[in-house]
Amino acid sequence: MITLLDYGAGNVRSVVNAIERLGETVKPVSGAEDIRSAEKLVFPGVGNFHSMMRILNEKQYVQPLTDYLAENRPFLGICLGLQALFDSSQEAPGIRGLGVIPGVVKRFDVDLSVPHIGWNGINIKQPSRIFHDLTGDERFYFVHSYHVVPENNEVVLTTTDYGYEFVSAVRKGNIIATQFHPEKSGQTGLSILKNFLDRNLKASLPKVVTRKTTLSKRIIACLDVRSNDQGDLVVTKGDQYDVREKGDVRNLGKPVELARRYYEEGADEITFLNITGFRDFPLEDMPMLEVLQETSKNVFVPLTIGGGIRDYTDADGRNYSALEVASEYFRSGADKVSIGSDAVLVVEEYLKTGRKTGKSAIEEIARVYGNQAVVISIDPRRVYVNSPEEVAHPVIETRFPGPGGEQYCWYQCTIKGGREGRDLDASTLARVCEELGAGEILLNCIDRDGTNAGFDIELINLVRNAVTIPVIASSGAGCVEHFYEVFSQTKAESALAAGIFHRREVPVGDVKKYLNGKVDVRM
Ligand code: 1PR
Repeated sequence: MITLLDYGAGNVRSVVNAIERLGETVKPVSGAEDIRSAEKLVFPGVGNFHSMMRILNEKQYVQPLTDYLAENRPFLGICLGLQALFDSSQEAPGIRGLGVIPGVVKRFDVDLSVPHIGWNGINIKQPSRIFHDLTGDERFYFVHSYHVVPENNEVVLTTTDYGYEFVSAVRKGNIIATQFHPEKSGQTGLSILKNFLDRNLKASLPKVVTRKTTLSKRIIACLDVRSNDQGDLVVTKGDQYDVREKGDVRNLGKPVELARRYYEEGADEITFLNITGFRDFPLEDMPMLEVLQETSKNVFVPLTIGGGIRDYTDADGRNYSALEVASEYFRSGADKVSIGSDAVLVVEEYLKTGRKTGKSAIEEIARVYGNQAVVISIDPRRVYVNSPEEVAHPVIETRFPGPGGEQYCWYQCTIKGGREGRDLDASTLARVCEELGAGEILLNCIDRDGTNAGFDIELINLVRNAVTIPVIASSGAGCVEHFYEVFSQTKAESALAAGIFHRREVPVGDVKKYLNGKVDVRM
């Protein structure tokens, strides 16, 4: 029996699924007694240090938790569950951590995009049973903006490099805690969890040369999902956002099956976009929640869900906040939520008033679940102009002149799946969303969507240079070479594709095989 400390602000479903996949049963903590009586305690912490400590204090879990840890009983902390062990965090000045391991938690101070999102390696510093059967060369999934700085290096179990060497796992007796997410690190991560659960294993120290670890580029499979005219939830795909073919919604397969196939082919993340979410209320659209619940049973890499993340009023006049909608998705197995249309409206309002309300979907979800859980999906399209003076938006001189020979263009944001153009450009949207607390940009491109013509390199460079958070390049991938092109000609941290995977033109694995040796990818 594994006791799981869920303080209600993160995707613990994946940890439950991973532990149950290993044949163990999970008992969620429902009160302080469950902590006291736990045989093995797993604490997956996602989100924000302040809200985590506030909830632990409100639930009066702090004392039983520190008692449990003081008795040196088996404990596995994950991500924020590692950071909680320390005295304090720069993420929440004045808020005390559990203070079980002396030291503090600091924000990355690097000339790289933060959060640190993706697959990175580890350098193992001391033997542990969790490394049983590992080579030491494996990569694990990280998604964090802060890292622990122990006062005493004796607790350092592994380190990782991201701009500089940081501590990525600690061990103090039977207390083990990792910054990376074993439940999101594929089969390698399941091995770490299995080894933690098996107390009969001897400590091992894989023989691997200490080296500077690197963050790999991520290949993300994207599933645009909607109901077809028969009411079935299908994976569809637009051609420049038009998903209909001979009048019917293009049906390219079942969401749960395709997600599992892409995971098994080596996708580093899976993104579901509920493309009619802007008009259907997703919490009534239960199939999307079921898709997430089903998918997270067999897919152990990060899941992002977008579509319809905004405030709602249902038919009975009941209001639902974007945070409530997002919380349902997190509880169903999502690690990140993607906000599209609502982000445009929020930024337009902010630019008009110059004031942050603190109540926008971006700010509310980032406050509870952390910046790294908030992705902004941008749906821009090119608007050609003859000279930069024609518009008050950032304009680029393009290598691809417009239909009238125009040499310049700007990228107009759209909402409602490209149906409505707005007086806002993509780089301003991205920059302001970062300021409001977003942790990542999903940069689509209507002109390239579904065309197999390759990514819009000019758009990606424009937006990537406007923000310090990671950017996912999306739209237009038609062959393996296009992935090399986007990674060699832009600083995008990941590349997303849909059509070539759904139409079985290019398997995910072939993209990685082609990139291996040219670009740092997780094989
Ligand atoms: O506005 O918050 O409700 O979110 C709606 C979400 O659904 C947004 O992320 C928006 O991009 C997406 N969406 C809305 N309508 C469509 C459509 O196609 N009619 N999908 C749509 C846009 C973008 C990617 C696509 C890539 C790669 N699709 O998901 O898969 O462009 O395509 P490719 O590799 O086939 O070229 P909200």
